[in-house]
Amino acid sequence: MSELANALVVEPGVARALETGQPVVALESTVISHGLPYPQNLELAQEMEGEVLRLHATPATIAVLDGRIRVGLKTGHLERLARPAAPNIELKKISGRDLGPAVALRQSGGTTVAGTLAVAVQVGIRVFATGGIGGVHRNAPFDISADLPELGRSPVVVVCAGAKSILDLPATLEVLETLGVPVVGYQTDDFPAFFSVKSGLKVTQRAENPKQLADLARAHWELGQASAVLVVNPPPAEDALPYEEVDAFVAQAVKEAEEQKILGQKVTPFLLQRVKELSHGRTLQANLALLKNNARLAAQIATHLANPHKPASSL
Ligand code: PSU
Ligand code: MN
Repeated sequence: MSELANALVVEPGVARALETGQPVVALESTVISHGLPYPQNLELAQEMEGEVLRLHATPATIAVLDGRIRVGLKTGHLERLARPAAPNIELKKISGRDLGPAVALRQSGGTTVAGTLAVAVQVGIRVFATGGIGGVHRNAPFDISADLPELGRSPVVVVCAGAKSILDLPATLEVLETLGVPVVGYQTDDFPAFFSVKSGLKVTQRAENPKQLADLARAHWELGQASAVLVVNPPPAEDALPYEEVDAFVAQAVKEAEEQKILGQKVTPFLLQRVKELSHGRTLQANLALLKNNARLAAQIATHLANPHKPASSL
């Protein structure tokens, strides 16, 4: 316990917001350390925090630095994740299973959806914005992202733009069903495919506004369900790409990954990088737009889920 108390550093502004029941939005950091190039990754991280603040909620970007699990990052922390001081300092990609080892071995890295969820639950954050979740990989039935089981046991609203078509999307939706995770379309019946508004697949529920999403999540948890509520928010139409076009790039990238025997944690970053190259960077614009869009929706949901009260010390 004392080991964890030392290792877990909740930034004072985030701690205060949590203590007083103000809205807080968790943000992941693998998108900074592994998902986007410098300097767009740093700008994006700051812009996502800015979107949350603008809506009067508190952003809590989560990462591990020198063995400390940080909830809420300062500019210097974001810079370290976006551009390591020396090229030979490798930032880890930290999932739930990697948190303990990263603390014990004083490592640094970005937390994935799974890693961020595990920390959010520890500190009582109920809303989390990301770009896309991990899922079941294509042609690889045993490569299933740890994001899925973590979603199955974390009572958090996760706002994303669906999942990238680098994954087997029908299989991913089946696993979410098995794990008891409602998949709720925000103003849509279609499951988005990250860069694309539609994937050809449908969601199981639809909600029209942030209040409905908050009510839905509250009812889910009050009925004893302990899983996440996955809110899928389509990418802004003006930045989205047609599904068929992205799919051709993905098929090519998946083939190359197999040929080059890319395995394990390296698969997702490899595929993301190749799709970006094959699209001549057009996917990057969509990526940045949807991340900010998700941060905004998450802040609105957090506001409806918040339960403001005065801190005990001021009563
Ligand atoms: N999907 C994306 N971009 C990302 C990721 C997923 O479109 O950056 C990151 C997220 O942090 C996600 C993680 O949680 O990759 C999943 O990795 P894996 O498939 O190795 O579980
Ligand atoms: Mn994997």
